[in-house]
Amino acid sequence: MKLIEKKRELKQKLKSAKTVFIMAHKDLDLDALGSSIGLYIILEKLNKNCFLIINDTKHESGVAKVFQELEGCLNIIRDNEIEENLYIRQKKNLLIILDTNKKELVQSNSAIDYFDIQNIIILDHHELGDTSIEAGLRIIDNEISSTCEMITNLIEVYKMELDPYYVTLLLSGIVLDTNNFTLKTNAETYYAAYYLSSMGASTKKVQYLLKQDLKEYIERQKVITNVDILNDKIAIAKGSPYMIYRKEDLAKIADTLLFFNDIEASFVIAKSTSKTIAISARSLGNYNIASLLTPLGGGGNKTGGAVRINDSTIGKVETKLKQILKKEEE
Ligand SMILES: [Mn+2]
Repeated sequence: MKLIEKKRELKQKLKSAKTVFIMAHKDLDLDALGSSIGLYIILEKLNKNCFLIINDTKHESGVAKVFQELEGCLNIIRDNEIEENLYIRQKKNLLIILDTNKKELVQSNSAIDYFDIQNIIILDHHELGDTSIEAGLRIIDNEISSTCEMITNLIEVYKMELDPYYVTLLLSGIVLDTNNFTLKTNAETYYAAYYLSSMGASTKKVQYLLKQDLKEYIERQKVITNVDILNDKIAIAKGSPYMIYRKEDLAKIADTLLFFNDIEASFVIAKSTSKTIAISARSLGNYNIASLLTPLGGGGNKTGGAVRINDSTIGKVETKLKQILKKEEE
């Protein structure tokens, strides 16, 4: 569902709120942070009291750069500071959840309890699942590139002018989630990018924010070199058994594998904790990732998904995955 289709309901809810708390997923990335800050600025212009709920203590490099540059400009609180900042009339408080809809993925699960369900809004581009948060308004657009694109649409709804710094953040979220406009990109994505550029978004600055750590890049390349190709079109890459990987890194590796000739689906298997094996998977659309990962307890959608398996090994998970893929090919 597009944000535009729900704009009246959304505007109504924003209008009646006095204090708005914004919360995205754990391990903030530039889509989660860019959309959070973009929304924060929109709401400030609408004269709301705004707070960003952030419990993360470590940040990836792009996110850390933004926090450094904006130091002192935003009300950032931890979840234990929500109560003291609530508006005196409970129904005037609003919680907006961005770039996720799952209980286990938000910055703080307990934050949700401070709000009436009617006063929770979710703006997201990921599929709903068993652990999706109840909300008075859920705008879930699986077709859109990013949450930053949704917030760009909201700027247009309000016909607002945002400072170039903030529109640059929104553009960086779009660039991140589309892997430089190569994935999940359609005419509307380019239009959003055009719209942000016309307000002064800087591609040079986006490039600076998205610069990556060379050591992390090298670690990812090592995983790519440890790849098996099934039936000339399915890539299965494995991490080192001695290393713990972040889920974002596994997703990036899976994305990258799709850039190679003939590869239609990619699976990356690696340790996500000392006892947990994770798979991150992507497909161009001919393989349904969600249904391939379901037997392993995972989920996602047609073109991407992930699963975590407790108390297993890379080898065991690889064997199971290959059995599932073999069945699929029969
Ligand atoms: Mn996103």
